[in-house]
Amino acid sequence: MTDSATLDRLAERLRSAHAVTVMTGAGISAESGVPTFRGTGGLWRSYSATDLATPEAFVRDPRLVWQWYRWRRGIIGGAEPNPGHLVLARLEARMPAFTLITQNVDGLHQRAGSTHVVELHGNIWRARCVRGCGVVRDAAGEAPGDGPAGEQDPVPVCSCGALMRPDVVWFGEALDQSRIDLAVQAAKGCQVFMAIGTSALVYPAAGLPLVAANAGAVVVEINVDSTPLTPHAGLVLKAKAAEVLPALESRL
Ligand code: BJW
Ligand code: ZN
Repeated sequence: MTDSATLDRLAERLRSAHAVTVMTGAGISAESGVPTFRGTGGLWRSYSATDLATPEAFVRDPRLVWQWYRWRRGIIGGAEPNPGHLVLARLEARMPAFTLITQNVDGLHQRAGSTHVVELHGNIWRARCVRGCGVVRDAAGEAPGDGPAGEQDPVPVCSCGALMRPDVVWFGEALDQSRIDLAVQAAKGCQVFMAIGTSALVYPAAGLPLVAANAGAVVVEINVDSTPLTPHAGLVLKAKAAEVLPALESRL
């Protein structure tokens, strides 16, 4: 099927759907200039993103991990939501029920105007105490006095003395159960499930499209490449999210 015919079919499905669930990954933010995790964009200095996003990396070298997160926050802070983010925000407004599940920690969906966002892997703008004192806003986590005076790139320290860490979910760590519950509920209850810009490799997120398919939803994949999800998707758009989503919206 051509992309144009697939877009027509998807638009038809969306027009008749009551509930739509979208799950995004790093690819939705790629055209905002935010690097993805896997592939060439996932490299920082000589480290791969998937090696740095682990509790082991933080224990070994918290300063290195903070440097990486500060570098990413610099990029994200200077980035703007792209047309793909904006279409999803407008889609939320026109659907009776719409859930946006994101694996991204960049906050670009909220900046685009999406309100019903389930952040599965946390948010890069927050920091929390490794000892579990409760989440602290990043501004507090980075307050002066957090490291020895004059030290470059200090590791923020909590008032209890423990280190602060980014409030994100690393490999091997449990996701927030209430967020998983919301995501599973939205996957089970929708007629259309769209997986956008994700390599569909990381669980439990990667299982959500299959939950939706088993519950009878049509699963749509939007990605520039094939993924393990591709053979299971009912509709596949091999295209850039920021280009194909506006083309979809123009058909609604
Ligand atoms: C475009 C585009 C454009 C580019 N347009 N497309 C079952 C089986 C096997 C393993 C496991 C399993 N269950 C659990 C595991 C272990 C593990 C896992 O899944 N490992 C696999 C890799 C094998 N999962 C976990 O560890 C999770 N925790 C867990 O399961 O806990 C269990 C537990 C229970 C109780 C107690 C304790 C534990 C946690 C996973 C956390 C993932 N964290 C990260 C970092 C977040 C913080 C941060 O940002 O720094 O999340 S890793 C990284 O991967 C990040 C992402 O959200 C996530 C997914 O990546 P994503 O978004 O798909 O990005 P990419 O780069 O991979 O792909 C981009 C895609 O976009 C590509 O396909 C491109 O083609 C495409 N693209 N440009 C459209 N313009
Ligand atoms: Zn603390």
